[in-house]
Amino acid sequence: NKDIEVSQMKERKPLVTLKKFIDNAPPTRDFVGALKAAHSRTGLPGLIAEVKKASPSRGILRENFDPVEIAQAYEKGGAACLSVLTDEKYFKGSFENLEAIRSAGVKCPLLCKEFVIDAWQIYYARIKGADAILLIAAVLPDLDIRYMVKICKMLDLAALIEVHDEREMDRVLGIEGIELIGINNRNLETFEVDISNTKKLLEGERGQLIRQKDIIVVGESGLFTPDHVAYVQEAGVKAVLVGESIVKQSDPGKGIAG
Ligand code: IGP
Repeated sequence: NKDIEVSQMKERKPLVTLKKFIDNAPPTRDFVGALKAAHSRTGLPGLIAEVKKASPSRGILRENFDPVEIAQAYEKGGAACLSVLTDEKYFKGSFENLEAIRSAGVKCPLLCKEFVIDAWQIYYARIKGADAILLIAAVLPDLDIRYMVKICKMLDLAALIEVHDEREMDRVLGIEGIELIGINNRNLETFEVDISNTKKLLEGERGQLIRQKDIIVVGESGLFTPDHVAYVQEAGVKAVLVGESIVKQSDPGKGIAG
């Protein structure tokens, strides 16, 4: 990775240079496959456990935050995949955390949690060890989502497309080649959490279309108890993304079982 340091990346080497670098990098792990396998093995939604130090709504979630230690505890506790916050400004994350977890020998596929607005960030995430990347429908026009989904396929990354209302869900359902949709129960403007949002967006024709297209839906945010997980599973999700409730536990691995 020495060839492509952050400073150079910020100078924006041509994407074709990054692509050559990626062609020689280790292959990605199968993020979607890991979620499907966990779901069929346990009959419960596959767990994406989130390595998150802080959030704008809750402040610092964990003192003495050690990303590698948390990632290893999650893996031991039975998480199917991990989500690593790389956004520095709002979540106090970093690409170094992602890279450190990847090089520490963690085997779970890793989702890079970044506010992607530019294709360059996707290449960068891949170089830093991501197996999947988040694309937020609220900040990306359809054309960008289409383009970025193609880039992800080329780079062998899974794309988790996040929606938080019906309008965004309908936009995303109109895009070809989508495998994973995340329904965020947190409104990113007001920070209010309502897990019935997952249910609302999966009702009726939308749910039917999702089943037809064989899309895996991830229930995101505000899941704290087994009842919450059962509720979103009932609504139709095959995976869940959980951060706060487990990252706060003294043993984040045991937090998963509880
Ligand atoms: C996890 P929670 O409530 O379990 O900590 O939520 C995850 O869903 C949340 O961190 C998240 C997020 C995002 C963070 C969902 N979408 C987009 C940053 C950007």
